[in-house]
Amino acid sequence: MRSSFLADDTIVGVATPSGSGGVAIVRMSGPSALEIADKFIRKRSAIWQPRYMYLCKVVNSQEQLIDKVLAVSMPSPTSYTGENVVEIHCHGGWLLPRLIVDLCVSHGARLAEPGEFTYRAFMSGKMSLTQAESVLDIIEAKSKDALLLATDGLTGRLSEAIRTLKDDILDLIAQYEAEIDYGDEIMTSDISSLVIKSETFLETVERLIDGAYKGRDVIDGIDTVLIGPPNAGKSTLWNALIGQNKALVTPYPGTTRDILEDYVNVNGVYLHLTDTAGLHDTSDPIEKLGIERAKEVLKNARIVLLVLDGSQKMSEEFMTIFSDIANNVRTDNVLVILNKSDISKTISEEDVRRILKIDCEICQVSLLNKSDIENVKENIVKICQTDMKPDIKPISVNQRQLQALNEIKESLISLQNGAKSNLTCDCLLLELHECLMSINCLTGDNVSDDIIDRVFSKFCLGK
Ligand SMILES: Nc1nc2c(ncn2[C@@H]2O[C@H](COP(=O)(O)OP(=O)(O)OP(=O)(O)O)[C@@H](O)[C@H]2O)c(=O)[nH]1
Ligand SMILES: [Mg+2]
Repeated sequence: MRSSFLADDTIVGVATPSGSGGVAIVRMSGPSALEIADKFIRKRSAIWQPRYMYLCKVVNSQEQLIDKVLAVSMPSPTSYTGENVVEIHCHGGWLLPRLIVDLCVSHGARLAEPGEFTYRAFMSGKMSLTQAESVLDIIEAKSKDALLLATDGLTGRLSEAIRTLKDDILDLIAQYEAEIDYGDEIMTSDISSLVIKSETFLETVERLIDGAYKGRDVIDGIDTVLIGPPNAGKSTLWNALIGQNKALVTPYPGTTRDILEDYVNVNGVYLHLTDTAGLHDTSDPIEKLGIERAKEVLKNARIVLLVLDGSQKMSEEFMTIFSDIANNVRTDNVLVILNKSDISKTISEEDVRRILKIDCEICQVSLLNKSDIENVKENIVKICQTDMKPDIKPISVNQRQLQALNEIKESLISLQNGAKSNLTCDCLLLELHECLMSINCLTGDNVSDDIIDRVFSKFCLGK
């Protein structure tokens, strides 16, 4: 962590969303936060007792009352940013918080850049880069589970695990450097212990990566796509799962052409659910485009819901199309919904397995029937849970952190291979330094300003 950072200016921003609301918070951080606040805040006591809420008046340069507010100070270093912080809790709305920000600026503060408060917290060592990123995840969380995960990230579970790994690598570097300095040969016992240690490090990082992928599922939803021939009931199911009649449903084949996406919590599993155009041979150029898109989406799908009309024989046309796309589908992640059982059960589950040559879960339903939809939901959850490695705990990571974790894994594999092939002490030291660099990339220690700028550019104003 960085601890030598000291900004010489004071920043101000509205920490709450703009628009009408009961209360808004104007936040100032920097060496002059208290002096600036004293210029326009009138309160009974002359002092600012730390973390004490004062009822006070905000006045303009003519001493006219602007608002009655609550104000609190948090002196350095025990504040969010690590600097002197003053928060002014004023009435909400569009205008008032901005007037107070203007007052701060007129008395010497500068408008904060997006994410600058958290940037300062990171720079002054109050949080690691991964923790700073968790703040962003908390703000952006779209579901309760995603929020809980992001909060978990803020308490530093990933940072903790990586910091322990870093300490172990640093110990090894110190040991090998000492051996080089004294010109000693590495003992065979040291090498075999390094092989064992690198194996343990690798296991830790692989578990973190598994947890990271599981975490992405919680945050982004599991990519789930509905495919099938036209008119089978895909959009009927999509609407039923998202709980709204958003997709057009008609008796005419070829109704859906665009890709329709939504996020839905199905009995506790968060899905990114995509409805697609019915797959068939067509000369209609617009439908053709829709079908191409459906095939594209299928390539990235984790769960495939194949909706078929079970009340009539499967067309040769669909069988051919399915055999062409079957390579892109993992059969253990397919749930076949054999629909329209209220009309007839012309196709059986065995027929589907035999004709499409797939061995997967099948449920015969009528999507017009509510209890059948519940049955489909239970089957979706079952498939997701088998795909989800139940012993792995999800962790909140973003794409940058996931990439960094994969780089740590690569460097550990290289270290392990080096140890197994009896590399010289110098070479092993190089491998250890490679590991250290990839760990630093994740934690934000010694990362380039480009990466830091990229992380903080995603934040909103006032955070
Ligand atoms: N009888 C009966 N009709 C159904 C059932 N499910 C859907 N339908 C009807 O079948 C027709 C087609 O349904 P959609 O959901 O639009 O089918 P789709 O697969 O999205 O069709 P495309 O968008 O054309 O590919 C509509 O008239 C639905 O009301 C069912 O279980 N039983
Ligand atoms: Mg449709």
